Amino acid sequence: MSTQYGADQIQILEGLEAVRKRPGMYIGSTSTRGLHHLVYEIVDNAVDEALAGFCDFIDVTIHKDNSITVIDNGRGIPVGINHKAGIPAVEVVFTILHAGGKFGGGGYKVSGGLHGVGASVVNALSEWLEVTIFSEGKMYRQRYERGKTIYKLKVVGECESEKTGTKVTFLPDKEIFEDTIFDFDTLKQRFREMAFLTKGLKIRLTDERGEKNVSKEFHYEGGIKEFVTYLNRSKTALYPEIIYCEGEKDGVVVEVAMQHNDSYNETTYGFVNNITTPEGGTHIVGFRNALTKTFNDYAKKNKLLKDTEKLAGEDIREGLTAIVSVKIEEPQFEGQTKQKLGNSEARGAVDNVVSTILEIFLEQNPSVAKIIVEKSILSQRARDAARKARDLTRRKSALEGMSLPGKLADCTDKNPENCEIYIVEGDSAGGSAKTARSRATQAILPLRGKILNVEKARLDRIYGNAEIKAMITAFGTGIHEDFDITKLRYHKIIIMTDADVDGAHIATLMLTFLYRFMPELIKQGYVYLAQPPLYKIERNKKIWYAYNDVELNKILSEIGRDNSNKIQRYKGLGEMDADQLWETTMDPERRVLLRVTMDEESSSELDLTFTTLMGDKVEPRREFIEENALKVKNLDI
Ligand code: 28F
Repeated sequence: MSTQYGADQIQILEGLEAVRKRPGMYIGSTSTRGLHHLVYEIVDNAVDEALAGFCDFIDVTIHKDNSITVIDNGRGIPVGINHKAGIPAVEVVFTILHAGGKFGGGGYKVSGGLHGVGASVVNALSEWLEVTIFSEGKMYRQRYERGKTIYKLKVVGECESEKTGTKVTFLPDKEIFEDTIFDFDTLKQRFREMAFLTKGLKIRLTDERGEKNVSKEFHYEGGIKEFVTYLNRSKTALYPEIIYCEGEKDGVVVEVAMQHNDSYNETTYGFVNNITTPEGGTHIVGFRNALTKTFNDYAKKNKLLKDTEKLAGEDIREGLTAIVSVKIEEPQFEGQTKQKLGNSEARGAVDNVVSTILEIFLEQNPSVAKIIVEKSILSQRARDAARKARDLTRRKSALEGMSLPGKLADCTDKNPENCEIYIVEGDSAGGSAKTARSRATQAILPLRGKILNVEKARLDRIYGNAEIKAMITAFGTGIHEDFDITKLRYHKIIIMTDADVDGAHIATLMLTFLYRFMPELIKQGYVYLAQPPLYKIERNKKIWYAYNDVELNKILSEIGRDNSNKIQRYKGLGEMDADQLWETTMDPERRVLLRVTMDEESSSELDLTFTTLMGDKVEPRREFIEENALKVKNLDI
């Protein structure tokens, strides 16, 4: 049973021991993010087999004990002896640490290139791992524990002669990971993205942990074209076509899909070898260059613009949803978090492919071209007006000094770390909050009614809006190119709205504004939602508050359900007096706050969190609210 240990094997063990000693170097971290990376590493290998053209189905299962099985119908990892290592190729894949890797710098795997990189890292960080290969009518199996081979590769049975593929089951090591519970939604999101990025590939995810198995399947014959349709699903497209460009230049494979919607924001997601690049890079620069140049050339040639006029890139990109996906042999990542593509050949390749194909598309679809050019011209006018308005306020504030909004009841403490600002819906609730607050550290800014939906307004209107101006001046940070987080006047920005549907809508409008105009505030964790109670329960002069129905029932069953209970359902903040508001929602010792967070890796879904709730199509909004409630994480209780 036991393997003979030669010099090579000792080296192998040292390699995997290094992974166990410093797991962060190989999978980024040992938090849940790192845990999920294990699954992505294994699935990536199966996707590589799909990209090579040999696999079209990947089946992933989360078992009751949080072990994971991944199966593909590819060729199966080779079982023959690798002559250099003297062991089967599959054993090489799982026990020899391959050079480079995502977080160590250096080499990188690409479809058809460094097949199987990462499997040994998963193996090293698993309590146990079993691989089964289906090939030539036989089933081969090998088992490892914490990276150590338990038995040599052996035949464990037979299978139909046509059946081929690889099956891997592993249990993440509790000695390594802080938490070994997989999150279905996190995996689901990533697999949806992978399926969009690999057209024709079917990925199924099954969760066996509940009473009933839950399963999701992703399969898009249209690939990134369907990705764009998906991202625009709760918006109104300006034209039915998805503009699609595909090509290869200098060894860079380029695929781009795009479509404009009636919003004013650009949503462009870049991918390099199926990995998101939240910080952009050369591929995105190339894409933008091509768009600006091609649209300007077209507009001039067709007399939609005067010879002296020029459309700015940002005007062409207003309301654009785009996916830019490149595949490249040796990607170089730059920037603070190494999420920005640096290869210069990617810029030229994307520019070239997009320019060539887009030019033809515009010639063949003059009505679509006209819609986009006209929208760009409108955007340009609005931007000019907004700039003038901003210049004016800048000059004004330079002359008069920054004056705080009149409605703001500021706090007396001037150290931002101690200070919080409550943004309160409605003047009457604002009044109670002013009475209730702790003056030293709590500022109150009441806002009137619904605030402007920034998803549906151009910049000139946004800067003209009184409520938005009040928030900007109160925060002190400025906006856009003037934004400076060190000038933030409060380290907690707390949105306080009624605990009903309207209140949730207003909170979402405010979050949308913050997300679009001051995303750093959310990224750095300064934004919170207050949680006013839904019920007050009174019995024998004693009072309890419940924040939802589950809590109400819990309290009632503790104190007994009888007629001496008085239950009041709060319809709004206005129904509470100042003391109650303080006790339940504002007292730092007793309140519940939710911190708003965003996950950079799943930015395409976060964007949805806001846009779906904002869109004017009612159905997707309702579905979304039912599925997700609010994606915020619990904070101090
Ligand atoms: C469940 C996870 O890992 N699938 C894989 C293959 C197929 C080949 C391969 C993988 C060859 C020599 C390294 C087969 N036939 N699923 C997977 N499917 N790796 S990983 O090759 C690995 C290299 O050592 C494969 C011909 N060529 C490649």
